[in-house]
Amino acid sequence: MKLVIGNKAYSSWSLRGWLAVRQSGLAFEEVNVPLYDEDWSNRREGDEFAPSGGKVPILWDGADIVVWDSLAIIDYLNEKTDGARGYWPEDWAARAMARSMAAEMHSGFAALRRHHSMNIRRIYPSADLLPEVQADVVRIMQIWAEARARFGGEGDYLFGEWSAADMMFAPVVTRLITYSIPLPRFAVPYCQAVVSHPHMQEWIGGAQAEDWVIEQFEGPAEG
Ligand SMILES: N[C@@H](CCC(=O)N[C@@H](CS)C(=O)NCC(=O)O)C(=O)O
Repeated sequence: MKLVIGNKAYSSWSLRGWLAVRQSGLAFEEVNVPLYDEDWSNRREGDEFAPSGGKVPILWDGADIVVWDSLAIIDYLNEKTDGARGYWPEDWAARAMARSMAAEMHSGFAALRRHHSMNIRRIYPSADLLPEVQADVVRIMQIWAEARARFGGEGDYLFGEWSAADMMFAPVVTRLITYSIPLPRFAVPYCQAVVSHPHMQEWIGGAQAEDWVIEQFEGPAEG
C-alpha cells in the first residue's frame, strides 16, 4: 500500500489517515508531499492525486484500488483486516457512539478547524476564543466526557482502548495543546494519553524533523 500525505506539522486529515494505516499493522510506503509549495497545483492535478480531487490523504492499495478521505480509509482498512485491529469498539452501543463521534468530527467543528489550524511543532499562550470556537470546544468536551464515562472503563482512551474515534480526534488534541486551550480536568489525562500513544509519538517526531514552513499556519490564532 502507498499512503500520500501532506506535511506532518500541519496536515490534520493526513494524520487521521496515517494513524488508520499504522493501526492496520500492514506494510505501507509513505509519500510526503509539502502542501501549497510552488509545485502543489501541478502535483494535485497529477494521476496520483486525481481520484481525491487533489486532497490528502490518499491510500493506494496496488494500482487499481484507491481510497481517499480519512473516514473511508478507516473503514477500508477495518474491512481489509477483518475487523481484527480494534478500529471500532466491539460493544454495539459503544460502536454506535464511536462511529457517530467520528462522523461528527469529520463533518463538524468548522470554527475550531478554521481558526486554530493544526501546528504540531508549536505551543502558543492561551488566548480568548471566538464564541463559535468556544461552542465547538464545549461540544467536544461533552461528547468526550460521555464516551469516557459510559465506555472508557479502565482504559486511557475515549472507548477504553485506542480506536478510530481517538484517531479522528487526535488533531483536536494537538490543537488544544498548541493553543493552550483550557480543559476540564478529565480531559487532561486523555489528551496526554493521545499524544503519548506510540503512533502519535512517531508522527510528532516526523513533524519535528520536517523543515517545511507554511507561514499562513504559523502564529497564534486570531481571537
Ligand atoms: N474530508 C477529507 C479532507 C481532506 C483535506 O481537506 N485535506 C487537506 C490537507 S489537511 C488538503 O488536502 N488540502 C489541500 C487542498 O484543499 O488543496 C478527509 O477526511 O480526508
